[in-house]
Amino acid sequence: MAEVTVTEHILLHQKRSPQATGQFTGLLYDLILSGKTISRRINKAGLLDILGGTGEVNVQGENVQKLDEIANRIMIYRMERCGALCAMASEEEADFIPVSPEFPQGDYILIFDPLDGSSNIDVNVNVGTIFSILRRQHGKTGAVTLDELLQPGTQQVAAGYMLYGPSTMLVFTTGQGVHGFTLDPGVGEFLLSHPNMTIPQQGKIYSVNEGYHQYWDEPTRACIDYFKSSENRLGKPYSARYVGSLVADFHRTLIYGGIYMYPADTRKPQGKLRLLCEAAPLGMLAEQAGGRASTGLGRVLEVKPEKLHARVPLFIGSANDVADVEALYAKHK
Ligand code: P6P
Repeated sequence: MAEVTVTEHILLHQKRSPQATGQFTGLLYDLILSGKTISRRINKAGLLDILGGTGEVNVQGENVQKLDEIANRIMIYRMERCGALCAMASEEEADFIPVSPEFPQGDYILIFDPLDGSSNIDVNVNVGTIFSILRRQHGKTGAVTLDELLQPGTQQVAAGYMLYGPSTMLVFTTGQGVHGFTLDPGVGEFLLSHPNMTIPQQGKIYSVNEGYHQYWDEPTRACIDYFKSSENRLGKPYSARYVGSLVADFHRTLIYGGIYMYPADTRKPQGKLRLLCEAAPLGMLAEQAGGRASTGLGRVLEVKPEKLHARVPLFIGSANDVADVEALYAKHK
């Protein structure tokens, strides 16, 4: 396959929307630069103790910050200077971050989880950065207000993630399909490796933390039992896979199909995953790849966030599998 860069792909394969002022390409460029910087820091993380001073430990031998704090600082520093944003929100920050007037302002709003699954770094498991891009509502000017960020996922103009694993990948959509790029570390460029990614209509893998079985309600137990039975469309039990790192579990689901589930339970009545920086961006990717994303009761992208860190239950992956979950919940109503 010819070497297609992200910039070339955007220029060649995305319909040039009339209002595209190149701001979006600039936004993506700095998002990619942030991803490359985070990737490099993560890869060095394992060497902290071995390399001592040449790692992240400073000359005073102060403890290195947690990597998700480092990733968060990298994203905020880089993206507030990209010239395309009027506001940002991070899973690591309680409040949203208006872009300071000292930096060039733009029309977009970036919401991100800088390093999802970071607790897995110590055991060298894939982690990722998830991002969602909204546009400021038409006609709004002056200081951005919180309600401008509380848009349903259907309003996203783009969404994606960086996956830091055996290779570093960028997977994103601007509403014209889902495309995957793999970082060539020698060149420092993401090259198109997975054009037009599509989720198989039907899966044979289910992904959930079974340790919470006693906290689930009846309909939820019925959903998980369905995939473990021979009553499902496959006619035999699905395989169980659970990495415990959302981006890794989602990426496998995007490529192999099946269903990832993080249901609500008695301890987490709205589930654990964040709507704005996890469920909505992954939901856009799933739908753009021909799959579905549901709260169990309805389409994730139609949920209107009531607060910045709103959480939702998430059932995401192959269209047939998510449809079966919704049918099971409907039956138990
Ligand atoms: P549990 C990581 O902490 C995370 O946010 C996701 O990356 C992951 O899918 C989920 O939580 C794992 O949660 O409750 O199964 O440990």
